[in-house]
Amino acid sequence: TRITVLSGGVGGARFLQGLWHGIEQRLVPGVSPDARVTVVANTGDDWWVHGLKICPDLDTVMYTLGGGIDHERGWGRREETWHAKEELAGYGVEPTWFGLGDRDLATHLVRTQMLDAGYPLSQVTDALCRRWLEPTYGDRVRLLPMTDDRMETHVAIADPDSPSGRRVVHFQEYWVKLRAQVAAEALVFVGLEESSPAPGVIDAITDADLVVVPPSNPVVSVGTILGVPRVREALVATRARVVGLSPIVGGHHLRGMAEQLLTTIGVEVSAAGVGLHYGARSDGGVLDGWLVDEGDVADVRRVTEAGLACRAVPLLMTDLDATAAMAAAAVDLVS
Ligand code: GDP
Ligand code: FO1
Ligand code: CA
Repeated sequence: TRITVLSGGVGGARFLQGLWHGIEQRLVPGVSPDARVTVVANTGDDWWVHGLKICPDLDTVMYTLGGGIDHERGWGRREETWHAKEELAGYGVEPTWFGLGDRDLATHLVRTQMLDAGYPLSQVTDALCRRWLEPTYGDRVRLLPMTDDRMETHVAIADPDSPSGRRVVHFQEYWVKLRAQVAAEALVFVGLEESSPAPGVIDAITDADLVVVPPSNPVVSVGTILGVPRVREALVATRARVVGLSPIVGGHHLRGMAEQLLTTIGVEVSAAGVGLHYGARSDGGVLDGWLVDEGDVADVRRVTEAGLACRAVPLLMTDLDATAAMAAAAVDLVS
């Protein structure tokens, strides 16, 4: 079975951990034990800082599946130290609010050197994954950036000092420095319309047996992937079944800033709201099925009335078995 997962960072990575656990433990009926997984990861969070290219969602997926992630933070390396960060702060070099750990720095140095040498981000990612994924998964798990082209999510926030009354900040400043505590008046996906799918991305969707939209941020993780030209068309056309899982439970996100950003783009902050936003493939959308949390069973009817198969199941990724059960429910919904 060939499975393609369109992933952001923490939510997508946790889902991938449970999906793989389910495959290995044969907890996902309908998926062969030798299944292969291709992850298409969001690169809109990417950011140049201190002369280094940071790729948060690629690194969170890579470190999580490779066993290097700090589970508490959900980003960066476990057993991390922060000497370089402290030294940068000692020089008063900004941004002091963005933490680059000593171990994590090596990843950014290798990536930046390879990019400077002319390697595309997809080949850089392959090189980093030879260390982090190949020993455990061989060629059965592949991590792809959604595009090799530069793309950054920027956020317009209110700024009384500016003539326009607004200023635009990079997503990392909005989230890490401002903690999404100021209203995101608009989102700007810099470079998205001009971007091309990275090599392998369209094939990963077209040749899949199953495409999964995991419980990732629908706006700045999945929305960006869907915004790469040709990706949406590939999802509509693929012979694969396409199934999604809601990142909104009980009207709220579990972490991050999905609530704020769904509001910014005018989408209802609910399991049904997000499912209907992605839409049924039979109606110009991208999904064949949508899973909502058991507590959101009231949302099921609205979704099914829109022609989108929908079921309410436990949707909290509390441990690997719980997440594997979510993956099994997702496969069952569209089988
Ligand atoms: P990020 O890039 O690090 O923000 O990670 P993602 O975009 O991949 O995922 C963030 C989303 O994961 C948030 O909107 C959360 O609501 C969602 N999330 C986190 N944990 C869970 C969970 O246990 N269950 C569900 N359904 N969603 C979750
Ligand atoms: N998130 C934070 O909340 N604080 C940080 O200092 C921080 C540093 C950081 C460094 C490298 C990296 O790959 C991710 C990092 N993140 C940090 C997470 C990053 O903001 C992610 O983009 C968000 O978690 C949303 O995906
Ligand atoms: Ca992200």
